[in-house]
Amino acid sequence: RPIGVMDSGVGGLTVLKEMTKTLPNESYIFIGDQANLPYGQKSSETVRKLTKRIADYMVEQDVKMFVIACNTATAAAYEYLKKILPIPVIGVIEPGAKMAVKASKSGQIGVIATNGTVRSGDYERLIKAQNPLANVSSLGCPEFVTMVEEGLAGTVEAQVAVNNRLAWFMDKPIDTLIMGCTHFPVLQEEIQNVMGDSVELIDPGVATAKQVFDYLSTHDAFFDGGQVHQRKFYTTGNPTDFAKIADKLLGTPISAVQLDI
Ligand code: DGN
Repeated sequence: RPIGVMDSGVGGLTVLKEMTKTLPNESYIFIGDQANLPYGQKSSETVRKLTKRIADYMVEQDVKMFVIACNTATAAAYEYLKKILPIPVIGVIEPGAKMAVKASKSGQIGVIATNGTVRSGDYERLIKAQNPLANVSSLGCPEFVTMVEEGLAGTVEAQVAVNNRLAWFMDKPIDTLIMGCTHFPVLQEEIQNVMGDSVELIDPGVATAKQVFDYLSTHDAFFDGGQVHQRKFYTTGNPTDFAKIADKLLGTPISAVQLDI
């Protein structure tokens, strides 16, 4: 059975990419809910409903696990879906928070995310649960999502926008910065350029992929190898646009199908 992975758009592909490195023999179904992007500006109730709709479809497709490769959706729907879905659910925030606490020497941790994720306070809560002395500075960067969806990563325009937004951190002595939106690792170079080498960037997708690996290994649930593994890509938006960006992010050509749910 495949693993179901979802995001509001192409950002979740950064998590999928990490998962395919850690678990290359698994089958995957990826859904980008681009018709409803961005999730970051919506109420958490709306995001919960949208995420449940995708989760229900994944369960119908008989996935063995549902990975919410979107921080905004994790903040809004993870606890809820964990209770009601008949399959295991994994979100990106807890693995990312743990990874940051491990990495930070000073306990001064920055978070960049959508406004929805910042508003939830989940990163701060989960970081402080592990290090009560940590100091967390969180900043909403909604325009980064649009830049990634429009394929602008690597352009001067993207660097300028990232510089402008992240100037907010200049008087904050952080040593670790969580890219708390799955679109942001696509802008990793731009972000590292402005933050400098003294700040370690955390990609929660890496820790999430490890959590998926650990779950499958402790539950003896690896792909049985009985058939050739498959990767299926769906978007509720335009499949041609999705595939164009997805090819770049995954470094390999894919084809996407429009999903009408
Ligand atoms: N990629 C999503 C996240 O990690 O929060 C958010 C993108 C969006 O819909 N704004």
